[in-house]
Amino acid sequence: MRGPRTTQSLQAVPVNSPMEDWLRMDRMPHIWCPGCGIGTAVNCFVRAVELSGIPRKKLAIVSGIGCTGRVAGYIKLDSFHTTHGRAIPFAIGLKLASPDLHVVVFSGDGDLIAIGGNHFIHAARRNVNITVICINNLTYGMTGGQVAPTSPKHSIATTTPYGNLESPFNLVHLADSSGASYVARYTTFHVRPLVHTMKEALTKNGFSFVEVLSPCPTLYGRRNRLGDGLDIMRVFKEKAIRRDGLSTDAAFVDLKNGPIVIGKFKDRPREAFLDVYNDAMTRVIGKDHFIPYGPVTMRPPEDESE
Ligand SMILES: Cc1ncc(C[n+]2csc(CCOP(=O)(O)OP(=O)(O)O)c2C)c(N)n1
Ligand SMILES: [Mg+2]
Repeated sequence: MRGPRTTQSLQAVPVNSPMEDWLRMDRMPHIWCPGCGIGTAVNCFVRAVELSGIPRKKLAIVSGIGCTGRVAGYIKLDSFHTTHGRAIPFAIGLKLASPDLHVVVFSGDGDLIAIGGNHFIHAARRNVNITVICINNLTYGMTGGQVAPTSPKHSIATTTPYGNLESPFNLVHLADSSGASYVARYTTFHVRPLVHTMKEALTKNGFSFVEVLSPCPTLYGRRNRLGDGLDIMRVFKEKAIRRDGLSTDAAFVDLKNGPIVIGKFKDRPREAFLDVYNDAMTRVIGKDHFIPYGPVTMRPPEDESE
């Protein structure tokens, strides 16, 4: 294992960077540490949006609080930096009010799975028409590295100085068994499949979930003797095995001994919340009187040139 790298000063994205058009440059430099994976995931997301062909005005992003939560503040889209743990209910409200929007939740593991865990399982159960991207750095990064429900057993955190006694959630299994229609996991090392997966997730009907394992060298890696950001990327590279279609209860993540199972695990058509709602209301109220909740009927066409 190598010693600590010298910290480079955080610089604004250079002029003419392909990302410049997608970032609120007035908010640079960002708060993320050297070696953090959140920026890589944002890059992948932007690329996925470009490839998806979804017009910028038809996309909204919602984050909770945390290092990952800052994404909503940095990205130049309609974005909502909401309260801790409540990104999913905000996103659902947004989707119900504007069903023609693609609504994406981009938030941290603590935000989505600890304080927001209940919203997560019920949104997946209802198969609500949103995409959730979870940056899983195995800790509460922003608040100083406390143990999270995603922290591996025996891992060291500020709140578990003798090692975590509890077993973590397997996020892809949680999403899958709760009812999500699309479930995948990659790491920030696997940028190409991650871009492809994010693009696919954006276009799915129902609850699509992408877990992104991401290094937090400052608060997780250092304490758990995993080295710096590059060392953790090496772990991702060497210990990852891709198993598309594998049952999610067998999709383990073991950073120390491997494997880190990545891939697309679930892609199943399942009635999504808005479809169920439309069907039920059409039946009850009658098709002559009920205007279905949906992109075509809810809103007049907008002027894309604005
Ligand atoms: C209601 C509430 N409880 C606790 C906090 C403190 N808090 C802010 S961010 C955070 C955890 C963030 O962890 P995660 O979502 O994993 O994001 P990361 O910083 O790791 O990207 C906590 C506990 C808060 N802001 N609001
Ligand atoms: Mg985290």
